Amino acid sequence: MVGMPSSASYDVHNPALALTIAGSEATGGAGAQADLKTFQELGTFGMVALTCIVSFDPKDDWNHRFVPVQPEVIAAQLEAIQADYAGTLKTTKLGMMGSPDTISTVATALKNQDWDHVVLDPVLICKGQEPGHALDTDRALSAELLPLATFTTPNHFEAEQLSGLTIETVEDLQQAAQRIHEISGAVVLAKGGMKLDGPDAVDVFYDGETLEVLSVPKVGDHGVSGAGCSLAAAVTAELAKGATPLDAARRAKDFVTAGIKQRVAGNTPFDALWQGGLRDA
Ligand code: PXL
Repeated sequence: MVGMPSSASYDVHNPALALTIAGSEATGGAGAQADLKTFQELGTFGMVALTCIVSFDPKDDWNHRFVPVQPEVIAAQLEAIQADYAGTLKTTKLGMMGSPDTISTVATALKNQDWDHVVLDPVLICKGQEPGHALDTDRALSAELLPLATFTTPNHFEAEQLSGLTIETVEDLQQAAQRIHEISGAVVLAKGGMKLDGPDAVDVFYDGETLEVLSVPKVGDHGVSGAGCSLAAAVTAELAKGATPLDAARRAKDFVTAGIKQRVAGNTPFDALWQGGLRDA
């Protein structure tokens, strides 16, 4: 508005707002890039506070090179975002954090305001991080961010870590979703993805009452980069627009399935999800 002539006529647009607090994955498959594209595709106004920068290494089997963003820079990004949209920003997604310091910084900023929805994608392991370091990160995530989450989207590995259960069947995944809900109070969408045997990609939704298995035929025979990030971002966008958690989960699954069917191939051993998959559906 600053600088606009007072006589100008223009429309003030009022889209639902969605913030992601996540890492950059430079090739555009995963991370903040996937989140922002998903937010835009689903008609929300997206914002990013960057936590870290991941660069795959083509000289080292595409392993992750990981650089954290300094805590004070993360805090500054969140200060800017929260001041700009004070009172209207009510929905956030948490993606890759990468270090206990980052987790503490993010937890502190989250507590500065009320949220309608905090969607935690509990990204636990990034290749290229020290295992000891990753363990600290896992503990900090469970202790500091899981209690703030209203909705969480663990994948197979993360669901095993958070629930303490071994997951081999859909029934195991259902139990894990229930356990994670008991621990956190959050709505849980536990992703079996390609990891469970059988012809279908199965996810389990549990909100304390409704236990629903979301199932679609598997597309291809290996995972696609950005599927997890895009699923959680789509849940976030739908919640921001006012969907119920169950509708948000169903629509997010449709969004990701369509995006996997139209995956983008590069030279990495995994393809990337196309966020425009539902455009012509
Ligand atoms: O898909 C998990 C993920 C999340 N965030 C970032 C990543 C990755 C995987 O590569 O790089 C930044």
